[in-house]
Amino acid sequence: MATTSKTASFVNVKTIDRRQFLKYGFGGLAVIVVGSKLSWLAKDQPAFAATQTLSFRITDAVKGMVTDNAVNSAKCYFWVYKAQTPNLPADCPGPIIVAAKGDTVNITVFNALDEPHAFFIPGTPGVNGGAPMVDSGPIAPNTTWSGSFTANVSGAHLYFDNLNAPVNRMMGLHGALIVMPTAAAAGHKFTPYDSPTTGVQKLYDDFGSSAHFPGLAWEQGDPLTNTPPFRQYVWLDHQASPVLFAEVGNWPANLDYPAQQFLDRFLRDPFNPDPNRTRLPQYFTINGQSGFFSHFNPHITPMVRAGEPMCVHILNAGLWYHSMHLHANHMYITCVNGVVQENPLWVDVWNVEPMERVDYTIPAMRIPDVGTARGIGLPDAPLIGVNGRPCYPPVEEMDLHFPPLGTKAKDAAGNDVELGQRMSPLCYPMHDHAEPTQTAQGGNYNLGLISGIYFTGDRNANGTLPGGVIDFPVDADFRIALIDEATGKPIYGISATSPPAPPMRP
Ligand SMILES: [Cu+2]
Repeated sequence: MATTSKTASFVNVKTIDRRQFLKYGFGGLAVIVVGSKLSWLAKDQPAFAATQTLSFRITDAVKGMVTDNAVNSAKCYFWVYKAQTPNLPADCPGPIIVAAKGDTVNITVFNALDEPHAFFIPGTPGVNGGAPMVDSGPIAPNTTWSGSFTANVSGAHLYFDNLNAPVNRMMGLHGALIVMPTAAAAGHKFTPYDSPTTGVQKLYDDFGSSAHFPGLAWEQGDPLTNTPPFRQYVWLDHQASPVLFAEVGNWPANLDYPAQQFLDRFLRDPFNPDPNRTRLPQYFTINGQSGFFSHFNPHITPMVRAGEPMCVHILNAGLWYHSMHLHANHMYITCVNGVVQENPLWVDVWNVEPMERVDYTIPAMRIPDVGTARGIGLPDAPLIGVNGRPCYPPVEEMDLHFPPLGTKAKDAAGNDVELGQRMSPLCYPMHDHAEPTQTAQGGNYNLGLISGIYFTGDRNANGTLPGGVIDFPVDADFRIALIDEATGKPIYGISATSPPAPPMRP
């Protein structure tokens, strides 16, 4: 509950400038890499030394949501974990903390709001008797809690405020902790886990080694194609209700908003089509982004070549279930709530319940209906062609512009502007089968919880790059999402030498 004086301290976090978020890796969120064991990952992140103490401030912020623009004010009030050291923009969710297994994370949390708040990471059954990884207990207003915890379980965790559950967490006080294993079992490849089951170990051992999964192992990068090792993404899901969150923010100081009332209003408020009155959630987000901003963010939507397997950590910090469904590849469910799966099911849709943590291991196999001499689906046979043209990559698709290339218009200064827009590469969608979550603001369709997967090339198509890699033609429209403007270097996935767009066919 914010007092009037707090209102003056609101930070307006706009999401409109997606490039601001592209600066931060690993999910479109600010990332803090703790410790020195992960220097290879830390090199592109805000400077943070292993000896430094992570410092968070619990405060509030108003954020422009996906539909917020000059003619439609669509803002939402949040409570946030704002990183002070290192200094990162306020946002919901909080920054992703990345640590290596065994690292000690020193942290202080200052509570700038009016009621007690907390910093909490649940334990894992079978580890330390299931005791929480860290539990600050109540941090009184205007006081600081200092503590430390050991990142003792590899994989994905949620940190959150567990007081007055679920109100404080739902108001925005949550984020992700990723713990990286530091060693693989003798004679085996890395998995994201400390004690992988036989099935999950076999899956990761097969990546890059078996005829079924040619390409790279998970732990294997390729500097020649700017491909990072240990490819992983965080999809931290949440739902936001501007009307209810404002109600909580305006609740009398020093009184907790009743948790049951929050649940009733968030989940079961009587239908009201007016977005200024309904207390039902209006925004469904991945890493705080939705619609265009989650779909075209290369840190949320994987951009990989066939043969570059990855792990997607899905964390549901909200109160709605999500049913995440990916096109182009089926995924293996390798871990649920910290339990590595005995038999990693190969599925194309999987429910993620509130507070669940589910890992999708996506093999990044070639799109299954690409024809080879042996049939379809697997790259261990030569590609077939039609009329002497190879069927893959889909050069004719890559060649298509609308309106046709050469269609011009004059800009305000009288200069010609090219209007032809390349139609490919297409993004294979990831959408939530819980239908209402595809909307924003009560019905703006396809502005909800969506991402996808881009294939930017193929490691097994007898291409011209070292190792037989073929990169698809990537023109300016697409590169804009992948190139760091400041340095001119690719920030993810594509090689600096990926070929330019092919010439138009007559
Ligand atoms: Cu679908």
